[in-house]
Parts: sequence; C-alpha cells; structure tokens
Amino acid sequence: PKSSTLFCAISCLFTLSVKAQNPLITNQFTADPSARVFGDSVYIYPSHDILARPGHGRVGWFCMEDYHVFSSANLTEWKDQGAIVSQTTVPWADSTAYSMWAPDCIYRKGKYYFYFPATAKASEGNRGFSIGVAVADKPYGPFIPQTKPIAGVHGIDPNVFIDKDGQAYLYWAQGNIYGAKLKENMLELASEPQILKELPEKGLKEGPYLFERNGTYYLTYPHAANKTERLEYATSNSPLGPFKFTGVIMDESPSGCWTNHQSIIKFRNQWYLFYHDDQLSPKFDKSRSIRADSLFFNSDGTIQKVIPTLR
Ligand code: FUB
Repeated sequence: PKSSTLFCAISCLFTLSVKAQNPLITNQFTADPSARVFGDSVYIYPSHDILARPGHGRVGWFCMEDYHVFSSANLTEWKDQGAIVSQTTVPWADSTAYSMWAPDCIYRKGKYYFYFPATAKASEGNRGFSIGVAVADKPYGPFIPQTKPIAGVHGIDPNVFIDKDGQAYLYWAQGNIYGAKLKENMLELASEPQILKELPEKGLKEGPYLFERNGTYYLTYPHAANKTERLEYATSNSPLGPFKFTGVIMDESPSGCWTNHQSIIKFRNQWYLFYHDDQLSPKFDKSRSIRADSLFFNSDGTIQKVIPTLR
C-alpha cells in the first residue's frame, strides 16, 4: 500500500532492514494516539489499555492506570520511554479508578505540557472526569502533575492547539465537543468553555484533535454517526468555529471496534493519521492498538479518505 511504501522510504533513510508495520506497538495495548513532532522525532502519547480484574477497574470496560510515551525518528522503530504519569502519582486523582483515558501533549516555551483526564477523588468535590496537566522539561519526562485539575473543565479527551499568534486553546469532549482559550501559563482557562458548532447533532462525538493548514482550522473527531465511530472533520477560519462539517477521514472499523481516536501530524513533508483499532484483540475491543497511515489533501484542502493499512 502507498502508505507503507512511504513509511519505508522514510525509514530506509535511517535503517535498511526494518519495514513499517501496523499496529505500531505490539508488546502492550495502546489507544487514542496523540502524535506530536518534537525536534526530529515523533512522540506518541497514547492511552494504555490493560485488562480489568475484580477489584481493579470495571471488568469488561476500559481500564487504564498510567501513560507511556513512545518515540521514533523513522516511524518504524518505536522506543517505549516508560510510564510518565500514573493514577497513583496524580495528587487529585482517584488512585483506584483506572480511568486515565485519552491524553495529549504540547510544547511551549521550553516546557512540555501533558493533558490527561482522570476521575477526581471524592474529596475534590468533582463528579466524573476532570482534566489535569503534568509539566516536564523533556518530551519523555519526568512529568510533574499539578496538584489540582484544570478549573472549569469536566470531560475527557483533552487536545491542545497553539495558534500562530501564540494563543493556546484546549478542546475536550463531554457528549459534545467543547473548546476554550488557555492562559499563557497553559494551566488555566482564559475564556468560558463553549460547545463547538455546527457539528452533526446526532450521535456521540468525542476525541477532538485540531490542526491548522493554509489558514484553515481542521477539527477532527470520532463520531458514532451510525453504529460505531468513524473519523470525521469540520473546518473553520477560526480555532473556536463556527465549523462546517466537511467529510469523513476514516470509515467505521471493519472489525467492529466501537471506538476510534485520531491525531494528524506533518513529519518530514508528509502528513500522517494516527488512530487505533482492535487488531491485536479482535474479541475484546477495549484492548486496542495504535496504527498510522499516510494522509493526503486534495487541492481544495479537503482530506482524502484514509484506508487502513493492515500490515
Ligand atoms: O480510551 C477511552 C476512550 O475511548 C477515549 O477517551 C475515547 O476517545 C475512546 O477512544
């Protein structure tokens, strides 16, 4: 497939013998990949699916207790940099909740800011998911979690975008997709959260990931439009919209994996879509595996649908 060929072309600059392969990580389950280009490498901050067992998470449901970060200079060989944040090391998080869902990470002025959802301790007075930040000097940590979650934000799937003028934005999901400006410190909201309009009304939308290309802001998100989630996008000339539904990036998984979750980066002049499927666990779609394929734009700026490469 063309994406594998492109991966190989890039990887062959660095190693002659290794071929690209989906899924990217095979020694553990990974999901919700937030890929970022930091320096000359790609870093992926995914969720880390583990199996719940009685007394440890909810059996049959998502179960995550920590986050690992993976890095690669050639998109072929991935180095597990180890656990960077865990439910037992976040001061405000319930250390028995196993709810470290989809995260994101961004660089600003010498620091790396890692955003993650978790269930807050009952004593924090919050119900459901909050979103916290951990800060590091390097993309692989050590990350120091803030003592409190971000005030005024309740939901999952944080995503951060910094515009050309330096204004940072936080996006997240709670049935709908929300967005707000972030303060310069990247730790507090600078505007009231707003529901992003005009996305399709029906069906769960989550997993926002926003990027800009040629002055167009692309808001990408998984949407349960029919049965399971497919990856869609909407466009705008402003980071907070209003957006216009523009198309489908990836159809529903042929295997029936209910969730999908994406990020899109440009690395060495090629765009890539990172996403997940249940390829390594076809009978249990809460044990997922991250994948990547090349992504192409049409001349009018629309995104060509990505067909998953199986190997
Ligand atoms: O990984 C748990 C949840 O599944 C994520 O937060 C959603 O985006 C979905 O992928």
